[in-house]
Amino acid sequence: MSKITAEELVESITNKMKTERGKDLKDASDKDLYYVITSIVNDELKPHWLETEKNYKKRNVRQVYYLSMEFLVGRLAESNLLNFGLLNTTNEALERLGFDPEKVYAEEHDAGLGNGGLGRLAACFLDSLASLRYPGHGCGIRYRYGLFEQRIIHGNQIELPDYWLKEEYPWETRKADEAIKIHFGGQVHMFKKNDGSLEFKYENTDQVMAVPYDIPIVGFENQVVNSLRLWSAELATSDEDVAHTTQYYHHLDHNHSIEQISGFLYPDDSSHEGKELRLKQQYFLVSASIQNIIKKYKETNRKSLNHLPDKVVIQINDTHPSLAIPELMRILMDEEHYGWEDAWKITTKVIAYTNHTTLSEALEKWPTAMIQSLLPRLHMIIDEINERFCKEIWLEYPELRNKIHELAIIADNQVHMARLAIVGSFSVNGVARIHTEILKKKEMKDFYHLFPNKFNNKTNGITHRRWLLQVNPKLSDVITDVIGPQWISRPNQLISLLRYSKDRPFLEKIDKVKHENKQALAKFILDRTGIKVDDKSIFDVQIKRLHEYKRQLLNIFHVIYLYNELKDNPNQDITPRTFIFGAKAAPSYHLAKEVIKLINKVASIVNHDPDIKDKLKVVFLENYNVSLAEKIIPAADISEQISTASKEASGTGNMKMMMNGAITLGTLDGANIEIRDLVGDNNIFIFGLTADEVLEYYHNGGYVARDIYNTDDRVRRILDQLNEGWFGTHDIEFKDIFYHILYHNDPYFVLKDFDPYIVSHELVEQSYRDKFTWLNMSVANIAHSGKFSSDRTIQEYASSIWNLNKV
Ligand code: 26Q
Repeated sequence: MSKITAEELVESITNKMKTERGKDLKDASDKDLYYVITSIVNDELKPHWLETEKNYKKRNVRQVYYLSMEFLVGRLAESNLLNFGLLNTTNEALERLGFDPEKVYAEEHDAGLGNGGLGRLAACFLDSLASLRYPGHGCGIRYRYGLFEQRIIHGNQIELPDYWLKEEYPWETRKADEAIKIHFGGQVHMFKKNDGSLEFKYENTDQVMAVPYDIPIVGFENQVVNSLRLWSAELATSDEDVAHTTQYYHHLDHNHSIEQISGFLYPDDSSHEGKELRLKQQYFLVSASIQNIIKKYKETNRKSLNHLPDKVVIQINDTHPSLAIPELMRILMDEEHYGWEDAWKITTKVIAYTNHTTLSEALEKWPTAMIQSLLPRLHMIIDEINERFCKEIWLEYPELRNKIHELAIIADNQVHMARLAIVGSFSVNGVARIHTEILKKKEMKDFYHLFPNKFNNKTNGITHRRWLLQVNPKLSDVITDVIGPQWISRPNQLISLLRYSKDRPFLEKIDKVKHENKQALAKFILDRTGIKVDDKSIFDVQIKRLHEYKRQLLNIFHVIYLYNELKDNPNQDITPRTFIFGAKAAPSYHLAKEVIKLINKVASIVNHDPDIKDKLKVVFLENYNVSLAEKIIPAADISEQISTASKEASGTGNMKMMMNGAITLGTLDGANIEIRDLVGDNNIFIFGLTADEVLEYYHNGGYVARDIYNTDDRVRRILDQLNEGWFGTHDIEFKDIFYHILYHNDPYFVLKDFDPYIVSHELVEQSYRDKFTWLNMSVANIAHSGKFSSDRTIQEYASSIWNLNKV
């Protein structure tokens, strides 16, 4: 990397400010500085980007394509500077010019092209692929609107459109000459050729152009720049259409509906109603990406596609891109003239599938009729895959004959995408050990019986470069001071910190950093919300999408319990607590929105009650996104990971907070289990039902929520407060939650886990009182967090699924 000095940077900033922004520095705004900095980074990275691509081509290397409907990349200026080794110099240059670097980078609008964990995982994986020098690229959609922006008004969530492309997005490059045509609808005609083989022709299809926009993915100090290719839907114009004036307005009208395909990101609404536009998006992503992959393959391999599986592997991020299976079959058969068996062999060697959920109600299904009208040829192919699969079970697995209905890809006029993905891929992986075990033993047991070798685990990870080095520079420096900088390229070396876990001066430094981070967050909270929080209080954090299974409700019940206790006994001596929430609810998820309203209501009561004497504060930070996570995580003391056991596939926020020295308070679910295995029972607070117990209750009954309501005074008091309108201005405000718990028998076991949760919190408070015990726990967590670097995860994908070599 060319090492630029701060002086040189000051000079090029000054020049570019004139040539590109037409301004003198003295008149420049933060935004001007932002654009000039991104322009400098772009100048640096473009040659490496070109070189990387040429190199892959020249060596004809095997490549992985990560297909995902979501890439939650957040901001890129700081991470690109960091990976280029320019961050410190740039900060210095900006400061010399009298600018606050943080403010300059904050001018970037988050690329919010994802809902949550699944989308952020995709972004972390791209960072690790490039940083480990693997040839791997992302394929996604360039939504014009990302996930909605959340406002809280009178405690209610209000959704606003996220028009993130309002101002120029400096990281993307449009490649109009690489656009690809996609066909929807129309009719399929079948012809028998002389040799007896079949030929398929499509007529009257609607055509859409997929135009790629590439975003560079910069490896950490290694000259590698991979690509994230995002497809944008545009009208496919032919000259004759446009020349015809009568067609002109028809065109514009049509144009509008076509551009909708990449119009907005669908929120994960946990019911996933079969919306046709969402299906269009999925096919749009899949068809553009696969055609593009084949085109690139042919540029270097020319011959047939027989060797496609040697050069290409496609990882599909959940079932959302699972149409990749029939689409690849279609291209191989209809365009490349392969017979079924050969096409199937190729397809099932190329596609690998990652599952992210065990909630069976969340598995994706599409009405057959919708697929048939929108994608007639794919429907035929899916039908044939299903026929052959069912026949195979019938003939070769007589023990499963009475289960064909539960295994069939098409059943009850619905296409079951997870079943399609399992049958059509060579690898099926879960995202944490317990999750994969539940897939194998419960949720997908019969498929595991059929294909035992396909199933494997890849425990999720997070990029430690963004989630430690970048967001918590102070902690990073303290770490480097004692164990040297090797951990940055080998995060497992964080384990050496254990040698210092009794070293008082070191622990004092850790304490000081955490306190400074908490001061910074306290200031941010004050600026944003007007709430004054005590930076010496315990910062107890739950930040994630709002879902019943994640149980933000349990958390707020605990807060209400503490409040009630303090009201009864205002002089009680407790360690002050600040409860911090961040969560978006899907716009149509009524109960989730009620919980948001409840949290905000409790906040307004608790924060203003003089009896509480500032011992409790509740803060709901609106519009939780990647950038907000980056502010909160370094300041967390307690990481709330309290999902109903068996429900959270993995979680990744748990890893991010652990890496920043927070201590997990959680259930034995998802990756929490692996965190506990590493840090040991003394360095984590575990409570509540286990996954086996939860599943046992589901199958055999035996849990009656009302019994707990009747016997536990604390619980009854809280529920009655909800029911009798203690929290609202009028008495019906939280009846829905009350009824849901008591009349639907508390499906997520909030009441069942209430008491153990309270006990765990009491333990938290006791432990926090002894500063050095706490710091010791904190250091144990940081030290063991190296395992959760996505570098480890990607290493595992590369060696045991992708068979990929570093370049
Ligand atoms: C599907 C159909 C229609 C509209 C939206 C969707 C949709 C969109 C996003 C369904 C699901 C999602 C996102 C799921 C998700 O984020 N899952 C999380 O994945 C993480 C990474 O593996 C895990 O850590 C979390 O446990 C899991 O909940």
